[in-house]
Amino acid sequence: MNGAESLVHSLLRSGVTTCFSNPGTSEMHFVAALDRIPGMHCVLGLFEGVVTGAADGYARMAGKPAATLLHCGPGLANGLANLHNARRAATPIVNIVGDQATYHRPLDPPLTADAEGFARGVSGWVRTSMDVRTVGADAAAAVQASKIAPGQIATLILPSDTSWNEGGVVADALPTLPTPAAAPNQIEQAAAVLRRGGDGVVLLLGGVALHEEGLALAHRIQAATGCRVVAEGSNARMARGQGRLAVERVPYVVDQAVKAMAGTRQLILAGSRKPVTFFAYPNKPQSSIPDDAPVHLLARPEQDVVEALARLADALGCPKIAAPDNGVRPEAGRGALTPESVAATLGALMPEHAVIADESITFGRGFFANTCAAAPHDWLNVTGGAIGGGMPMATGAAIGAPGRRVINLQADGSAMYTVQALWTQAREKLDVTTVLLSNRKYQILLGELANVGANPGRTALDMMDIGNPDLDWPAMAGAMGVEAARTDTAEGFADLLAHSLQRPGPFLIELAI
Ligand SMILES: Cc1ncc(C[n+]2csc(CCOP(=O)(O)OP(=O)(O)O)c2C)c(N)n1
Repeated sequence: MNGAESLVHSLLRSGVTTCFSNPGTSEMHFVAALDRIPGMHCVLGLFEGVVTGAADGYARMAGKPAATLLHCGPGLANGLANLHNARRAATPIVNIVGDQATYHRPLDPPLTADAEGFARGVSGWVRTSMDVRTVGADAAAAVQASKIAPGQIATLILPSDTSWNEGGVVADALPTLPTPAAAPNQIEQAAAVLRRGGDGVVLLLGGVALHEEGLALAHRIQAATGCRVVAEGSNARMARGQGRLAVERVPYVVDQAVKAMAGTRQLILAGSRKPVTFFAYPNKPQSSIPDDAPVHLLARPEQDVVEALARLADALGCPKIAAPDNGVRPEAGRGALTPESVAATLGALMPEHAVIADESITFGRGFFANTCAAAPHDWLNVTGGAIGGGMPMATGAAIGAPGRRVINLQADGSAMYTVQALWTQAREKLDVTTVLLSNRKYQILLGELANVGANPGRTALDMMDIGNPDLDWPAMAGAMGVEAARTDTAEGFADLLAHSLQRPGPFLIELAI
């Protein structure tokens, strides 16, 4: 058995069954091994940002890591922005990078780069396999490392000779390391704050606290104590829709965030961090939380936050209660395409257990209100602020959650970073509906210009205009095998969305907003 074969066998034994890949010469033995070993679903992405973003979306839905397969330092570098987003989402990924043969590297061939250095900024664990006999064990260790709570990127670099040499040894799965529990005083302190109650107690949820079980516990705590429950601004995965506690997020826009959080008198962190603004702005605060509000720590992101919420609910004696009633589903929107009408149509039509991959940037800021009474669904945000995450995330989520329709709410400027994801959606016949929000601008940056107090002229404004030439979305999608249509009315959107949901495979709806 060669090293590459021991790698694939060991990944499979550790439960890694999907590999998003964009290989090169140094990964040829891995690719060849896949021919001989059944059980690994290998998915080609035509740019490494698609590969890494898809691995992120996959793990968020599948609840277990995928592997990537990237080519040398430069291939890894192309995938770094979405690895950054995945790191911010605490997504487990086994990030495999093929590299120069150990004895060829000293000659400094053209693709030689500091792959370990590139990897380190996004990875919680980095190892280079230097001997064919340890490749299997290194793979098992990488899977184990990736799953250390709350989840992290484990990068395994494989010089090509360790792949092709004979002498590979298959490794068994290593045990999943236990997630540390919150200390008793963390629970007691949060319980004391909630018992004292009063206005302005905020329970801020992050990470898995926003999955179904955590939200149900937060609902009980809220009902019993009257606290306010809020989610972090960007979240890896949030259970939403009918029967799930409707939770607002800390807004992106600083002034709105400050206004939304102004009433906070006590902040309790549950798998979350104290909010900070995305950027500093002249004469604006760096956090939306009032400076004098004490911060209490129910559970750190790396602690078992759902178990901590359960202990907190017990400590407070919160009774079991019926699931929340978020009211009636909205009617599909009518007339002009506005954030409200688009959200109403989504709320009306999204199927049960849809997965929303949200990179809607400015147009989507109001989407939450009209979708909380929709059918139960999961909502995924791009978490690290690096645009170009949405389409790959939707692609991976569709593979990680087979049988569930993915709806990708996708701003046009961000879409252009990783648009090749459409091709993977077509090739893999994925049930992804892309709602392409075509404003032909970097709208958010127009707001940021005002925020930093700049006075833009023609040249500055041109840097935020992505029309001229206009992007032809139906043609672009069609060129990659994805059927598409354009509309400029809410009625047209409802028709196209209903159409896309009834047919298998991907579909792109361009909304001229
Ligand atoms: C990797 C990366 N490059 C650049 C940026 C800066 N940036 C933030 S938003 C944005 C434009 C977003 O435009 P679009 O996706 O069309 O959304 P809109 O603002 O129009 O709603 C840019 C370039 C970023 N956040 N991440």
